[in-house]
Amino acid sequence: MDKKELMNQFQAEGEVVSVEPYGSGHINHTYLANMNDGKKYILQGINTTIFKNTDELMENILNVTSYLRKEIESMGGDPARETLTVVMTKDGKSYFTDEDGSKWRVYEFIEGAQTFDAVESNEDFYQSAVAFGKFQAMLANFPADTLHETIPQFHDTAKRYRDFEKAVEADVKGRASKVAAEIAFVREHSKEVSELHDMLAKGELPLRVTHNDTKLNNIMIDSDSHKAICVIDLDTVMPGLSAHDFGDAIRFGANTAAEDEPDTSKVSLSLELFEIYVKGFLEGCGGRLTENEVKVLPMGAKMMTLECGMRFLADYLEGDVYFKISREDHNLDRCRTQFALVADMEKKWRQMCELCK
Ligand code: ADP
Ligand code: GN1
Ligand code: MG
Repeated sequence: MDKKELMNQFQAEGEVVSVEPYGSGHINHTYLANMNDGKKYILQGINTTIFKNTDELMENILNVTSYLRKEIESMGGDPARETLTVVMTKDGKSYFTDEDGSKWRVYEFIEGAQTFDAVESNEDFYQSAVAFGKFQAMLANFPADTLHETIPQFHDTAKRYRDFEKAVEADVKGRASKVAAEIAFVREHSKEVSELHDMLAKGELPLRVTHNDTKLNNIMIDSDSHKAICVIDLDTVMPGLSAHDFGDAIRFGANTAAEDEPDTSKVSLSLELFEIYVKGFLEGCGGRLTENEVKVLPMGAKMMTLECGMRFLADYLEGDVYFKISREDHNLDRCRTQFALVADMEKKWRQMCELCK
């Protein structure tokens, strides 16, 4: 269906003038819809190969955003800018199914704010840390049992490792021989992949409601105040570990190179940015993290980076079926940056642990 026609299925104000591809997410198909009165909307084609149950996905998002709306109001904030607002379809549903069976949703566009694909200022990164910490703090009393698991075992790194080994074994594209060094790197780390979940199982770490995809371009930064105003991309809000939210943000934001930089000599962990993020995240969490949770923050960073690298590599072996790519070997480049970052974290491990004390 024509994108303008799609927009007409929703309770959006005004007439659609144009709809254009937008953003740099790897999962959904995001468009910006411009209306005749200057208003904008985000139109998103939901990736239903990945999010198999759209009803459950949208139910989570409606529940989480309406909970956050109340929290934000009670703190004197502006929920229209500080959380996502789902625009319903004309027949009152949270998403629209077109004639091909594709599922679409619309969000109010958050004006006067932007997302970044790389850290441009230390202050912005600090603000994003405070906001992701605060996000977790705001959801501390959210009834976790009402949340659907939109992607089962999303950050169960040991399960990701087993999936990775299956992809190597199957080698459907005959690419495994080309990446022997990367496969070996993963295997060298196989003992570490269950550490955090083992601590969870033993009750040494609490299960919290977390975002699970805390990369910098999933947070909107106000263009005037430079405050991180709104956490977006709520598809994976699920029970999880605080160290994973911290770690995924470090993986993406404290890397001195882009996630898909082909030259891995540019990759390193910026200890300066790491320290800034620790401060901001702890401040945002408002003293809620336990001693153990703080202690495992470096491990969270390392495991999120290793896990993401394994996922990129598995996807490369499987023929690039999960993450959107825009060039040949894109997932391989992404995997290599992640492993280079893990290796650099290992060199800087003592300092990372020191900075979390
Ligand atoms: P993906 O799951 O593919 O990463 P996102 O939900 O993160 O998709 O959206 C992709 C990009 O679209 C974001 O990084 C952001 O730049 C932009 N975006 C998403 N929602 C909004 C919104 N409500 N207002 C303004 N920009 C948005
Ligand atoms: C995906 O949706 P996006 O682009 O924000 C992925 C994350 C990865 C990330 C790597 C649902 O995030 O888990 O860490 O790419 N999201 C999903 O950049 O798999
Ligand atoms: Mg995103």
